[in-house]
Formats: sequence, C-alpha cells, structure tokens
Amino acid sequence: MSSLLNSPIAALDAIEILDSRGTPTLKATVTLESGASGSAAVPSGASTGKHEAIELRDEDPKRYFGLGVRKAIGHVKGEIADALEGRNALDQQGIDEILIRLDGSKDKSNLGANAMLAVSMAVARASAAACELPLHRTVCDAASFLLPMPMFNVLNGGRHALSSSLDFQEFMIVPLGAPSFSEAVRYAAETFATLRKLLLAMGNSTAVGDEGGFTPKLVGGNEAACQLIVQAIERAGYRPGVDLAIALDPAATSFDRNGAYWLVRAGNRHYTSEDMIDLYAGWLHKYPIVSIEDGLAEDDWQGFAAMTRRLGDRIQIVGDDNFVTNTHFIQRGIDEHTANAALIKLNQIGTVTETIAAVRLCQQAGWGTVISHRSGETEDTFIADFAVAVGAGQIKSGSLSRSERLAKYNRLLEIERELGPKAEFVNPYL
Ligand code: 2PG
Ligand code: MG
Repeated sequence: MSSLLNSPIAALDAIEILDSRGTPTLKATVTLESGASGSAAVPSGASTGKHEAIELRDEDPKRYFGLGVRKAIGHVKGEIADALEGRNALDQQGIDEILIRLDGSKDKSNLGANAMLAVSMAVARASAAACELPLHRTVCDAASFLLPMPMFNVLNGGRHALSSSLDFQEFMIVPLGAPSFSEAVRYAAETFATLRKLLLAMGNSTAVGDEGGFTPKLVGGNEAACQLIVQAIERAGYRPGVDLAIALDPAATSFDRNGAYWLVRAGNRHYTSEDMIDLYAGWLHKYPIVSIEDGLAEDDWQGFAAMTRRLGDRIQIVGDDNFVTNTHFIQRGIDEHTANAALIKLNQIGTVTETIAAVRLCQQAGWGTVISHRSGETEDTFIADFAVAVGAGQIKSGSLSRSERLAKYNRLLEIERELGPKAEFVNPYL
C-alpha cells in the first residue's frame, strides 16, 4: 500500500451523459490538490426494488421526458463541492459520511443517490490515482485477489426485452468448471455464439435486449429457454452442469400482481408463491441450475423463507429487490433465513462505504455475494475492480455482446493479467 496519508480534494465537477438505453445519467470528476483525479458514471435500473435509494431526475418534461439529471449535477457542483473541498479523499468512509449527513434523508432523495454515488465512486478513483495503485487495491481494506465467477445473461426477457417471449428477466450461464477467469469468458463466449446459431436455425431474430442477451420470440417459454441453453452448452462442446451451469433471475417482483405471479407471455397463467417454488424445484431435477435470484417478489418474505428451506441446500438463493444492498434488509434476511446470497448494486444504496458494509455483512453470515451491473449501464468499469477488491466471488454484468457489458469483463481480464499468479478463481457453488 501507499504511504500517502492525506490527499485533499480541490474540485468537483459533473456532466450529463447517456446510459446504454439513451437515458441521461451523470459522470462526476474529483480533482485533488496533488493534480490526481478520478471520474465515475452511475448506472440505472429498470426492474427496481421499491426500497432502493432515489435517483434524482429533473422532472422537466421539455428535456428527455423529464429524465434529465441537471438537478443532481447542480448538487454535485453546489453543496457537495462546498462540503468536500479540502477533505481527505483517502478517507472514503469520512467522505461518504459527509454525503449521507448532507443529504439527511433516509432514501437519499435530497441530493439524489445518483449524485452521491457518482461522487463517492469518483473519490475512490481519485484516491487510487493519488496512491498510484489500481482501484482494486485501494477501494476497501483487506483487498482480495479473488476474481469473481461471472454470470452471463444470454437470454433476456421481462422488462429488459419487452418483445421477447420470456417472462423471466435473465437466463444466465455460469462457467463454473473453468480453471481461470479468462477461460470462463471463453467457455461462455463460445456457448453464446452457439446459442446464436441455434436461434437462427429456429427462425428467431438474434436481436439483443438491454443486457446484451438474445430476445427470442419463438422459443416457447421459460422452460424451453433452459432446454435451449443446455443444448447450446452441449453443441459448443461443453458438459452441462460440469463446465457451464444455468443461473436465473426471474425478477419476480415485475410479474407479481397483488400476491399472484402472472406469467403473461407463458399463456397468461397465474401462480401462487408455492406454485413458483414447485416450478423451480421441478426444474432443478431437469436442468443444471445453480442459482435463482428474485425467484419471488420483494415483499414475499415468507415465500423466500419457504424457498430457502426447500432449495437452499442445493442452490444459491439470491435476494435483489428485497435486500436492495441495504444492511437493514440483509440483516432481516439473515435473521429470517430468506436467502443464502445477496445481489450487490452500488446505486441501490448510494455510497461506496455502505456497499462495502452490505458485502461484509453477507460474508460474515456465510452468504454469497454477486456484484451486479444495472440494465441501464455506461462504459464505467468500477464494479469489476470492486468485485475483486471485496472478494465478492461472483459478478453479473450481462452478456457477451454490447460493450457496456463487456467493458466489465474486459477489465477483469486486465486485472487477472496484472495479478498474475496471485489471481485466485474458485467455483463458488462447491
Ligand atoms: C437485476 C438488474 C440487473 P435492473 O434485476 O438484477 O440485471 O436489473 O438493473 O433493471 O434492476
Ligand atoms: Mg435482479
């Protein structure tokens, strides 16, 4: 580590840029008195949990349908700059505490979690620059050398692909048998290219959704999608369940209607919480599924507990919309045994320090952690460094297409090379 102890912030700036859906977001830059600087851009979700920290939007219908972020930028250049100038950028926790105090709300609605997170991440980057070290060495204490097992979202449905025939949002492949991160990327890319051929042969378009996975119309539903993935894994020359497995994120909050789960595209049938668990349990016998995220809706705490009791010793049960990277909800999940892993998204909570606290809470409880992108992304690769630093063990950043998705995987390839023999890569499902 660097011996630098103090590196005061000289200036803050922010601009409005566009995310991968063409929607405004912001990029902040923090410049230090030493001349070192760091920038960071925030992503944005589509299937959001209701307890997520608030993204501040301008609500000015004359610009970007009200989605501009000039107000958030005004906060960065105004009161946030006033509060942070002269402060030590190396003290991430101290900086984040100032941001939280300045905002003063429970949901970060005053300054906007987008404004706060852009600054918080830019401070982390500026501080790494000041130390002349890569971000993954400096962003948290006791930085790890563990490269995350990637989950690649090869078929997109739900809110990320409104024209696809899939109600479930994400069908991911996990190269759990790969000996290294770079080999994991190759296994997955070859399987994705094979899946493309299979879809074309079936008469599907190979258009991709928000996260770069295919959005087929002629697949025949959620279960057929699992079959197709198994076929793609085999055709690519790999062993399903041994080299590559399946992970799902149904994002069930998005098809929950007052406690009933409506699979509209799959014949407009509705399911109870128990029916959904039965459905998943049946699939576990037929398909090499290792992880299910948001298999039930955010408020279905009882259902999540029942699902964890029934399936939690066989697969990873991940909470996303219900936990929203918030230690309060994660602690409840730990106490009530409603999952055995959490999805981790920086912008669900709004500062780097709080995100690290969420990861550490999971790790202390023996839970898995999956660092995640959002469906509206930018070219920013912060989560790649972050996943390594905190030793998350897993990451999901979309498919093997669309450069805002691949940027994170490509950054991990660089980190893998940089760490050389120190790099670790393990199958988290063993
Ligand atoms: C999710 C995320 C990321 P969104 O549900 O896990 O894949 O989607 O960013 O739209 O909330
Ligand atoms: Mg999710």
